[in-house]
Amino acid sequence: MLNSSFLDNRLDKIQAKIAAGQRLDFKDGLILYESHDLPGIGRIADFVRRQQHDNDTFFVYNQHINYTNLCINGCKFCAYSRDEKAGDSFTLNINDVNLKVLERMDEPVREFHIVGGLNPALPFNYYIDLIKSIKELRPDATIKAFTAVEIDFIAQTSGLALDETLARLIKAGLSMMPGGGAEIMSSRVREKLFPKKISAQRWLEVMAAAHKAGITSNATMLYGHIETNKERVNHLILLRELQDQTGGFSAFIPLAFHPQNTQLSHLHNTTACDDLKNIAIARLMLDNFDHIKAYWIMIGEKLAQVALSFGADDLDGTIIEEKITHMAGATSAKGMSREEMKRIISAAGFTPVERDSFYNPVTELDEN
Ligand code: V47
Ligand code: SF4
Repeated sequence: MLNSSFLDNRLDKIQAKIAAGQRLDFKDGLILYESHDLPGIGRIADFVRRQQHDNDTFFVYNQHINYTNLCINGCKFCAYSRDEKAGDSFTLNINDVNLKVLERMDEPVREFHIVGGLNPALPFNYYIDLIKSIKELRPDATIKAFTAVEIDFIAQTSGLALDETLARLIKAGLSMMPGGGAEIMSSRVREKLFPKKISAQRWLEVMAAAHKAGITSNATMLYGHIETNKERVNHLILLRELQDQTGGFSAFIPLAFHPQNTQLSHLHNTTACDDLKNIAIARLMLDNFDHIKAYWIMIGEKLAQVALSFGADDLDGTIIEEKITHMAGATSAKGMSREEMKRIISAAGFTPVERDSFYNPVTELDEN
């Protein structure tokens, strides 16, 4: 049990609430963000993390596929997207996607993480064929595809209702949705940085519809640009409220803003303290989320290892080929082997648990 006092004595009350199983409120969230007692915040988050997962740290053998970088939204924080005039825009056809899958057939890929820009030239059947063709090649792998932003766009361009869009994608083999596109749920920031993107309310509506249709999803928050601490806490509370209603969120992933090659390149990279705080505070505020991911691609392998003692219980995955963060200047590797993943988890004092998309443990013997 936690019993020593904190450098920042405001944490005493927060610790007492956690120990009593009480939910933290907006004010508590703000105190946590404003506090410089990082070890204190980490200690409380680690207490909660161990209550939920003991020593286990999860990872998945996954492969990222980005099907297009053409995008009509032009978010200012994005280094990945291109307009149709750009010389280096791309859209994979189904054959290109199949080749990417076939290249890795000798590896135990259990999850495909598939996201892309908003390309108006793609018909509804493109998305169906994309899912079906991967499912045909790898029937046992989970298709985690299309952010809420993409789902809304697919519905709009195909003229189908949201529920019908989801139903058809699910019938084709969609089993889960990634958590991207939430950014910061603030109309102030949206107007300044991503005015064309769907509103926070629509993002939540799409997620609620997906959960109602029977699939789970993740949730994210993009931090480290122009958002305030109040906006961060508000974002976490909005996610928590939807989770109270649907229970459909699986993991929360704080995303550290990378400014290079974006229209916000004058901003600084996030600091290690802010990265760890965002993980720890998510663990404490999101009391109804099972999993908090330290996305090693964004915060680096070394800090992700430390984050395991600050509330994170999942390192995401092996990934193989990451584009979105690397185009914005990430210096982490583009993929990690299963052995390396296990090594860094064990070296941090945790037990590596390879999982499937739904957090069922898998063993290497399950591979065939
Ligand atoms: O949707 C875009 C963000 C997201 C930048 O659900 C940026 O399991 C930082 O959502 N700096 C993609 N972030 C990543 C993502 C994700 C990653 C890992 C696992 C899961 C999951 C989801 O990255 C985008 C956007 O919100 N993003 N540009 C940037 N310059
Ligand atoms: Fe398009 Fe997504 Fe990039 Fe925004 S973040 S410009 S929606 S690819």
